[in-house]
Amino acid sequence: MKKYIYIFLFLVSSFTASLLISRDFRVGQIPNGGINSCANCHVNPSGGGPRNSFGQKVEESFLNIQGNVQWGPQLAALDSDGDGFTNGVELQNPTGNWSGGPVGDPSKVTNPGDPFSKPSPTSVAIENIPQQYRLLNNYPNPFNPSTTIVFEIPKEEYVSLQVFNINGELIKTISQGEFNAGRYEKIWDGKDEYGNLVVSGIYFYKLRAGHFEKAQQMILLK
Ligand SMILES: [Ca+2]
Repeated sequence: MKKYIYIFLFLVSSFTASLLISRDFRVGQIPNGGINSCANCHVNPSGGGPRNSFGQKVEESFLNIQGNVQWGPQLAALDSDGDGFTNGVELQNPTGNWSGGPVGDPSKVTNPGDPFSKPSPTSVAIENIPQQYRLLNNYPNPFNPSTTIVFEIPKEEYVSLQVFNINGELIKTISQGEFNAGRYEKIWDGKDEYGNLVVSGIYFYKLRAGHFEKAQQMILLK
């Protein structure tokens, strides 16, 4: 009996230790992560339990196979807590090019998962307006059944975002109309214009904004 108690205690302590280790580790995987510590990703500022909007986004789409956060332009371009500032702006790395070490102005770091924690508009107004047209890689990819497409436009434009199959046939118009300068996040639910789920395969999403035109490949894998 005693043996089982020891085994049980060992398992509990290993589990707790692994939680503590992974928590510290994750904080070090986003720029200036140590400033908000566990509150970057969790509702409870001391960590554990439910994740906030940023933590949920990371868990859904930005963990690699080892469980490490994949910080980069796509995660930086999203506004996870919907407060009008991208995760990159909140963590002082708007472009998402951070790969370690100190970055930006630590005194301006705000919490990307807390809509009440936001940078002062004047301090980031310039950084917040994209400097160029960009169509980012969709995520997840491959996907099933839906995927998110992010694009940026530096000025007001008539925009269309459409999905084509490998034969160049139009499958779905995701967005069409006048858009202000900014970053946009659009979801394609894997359905055609008639609301039918499309078959597995390679698709292309194409952004047209003024004279800018770019297409990217994506894979629906059921
Ligand atoms: Ca935000």
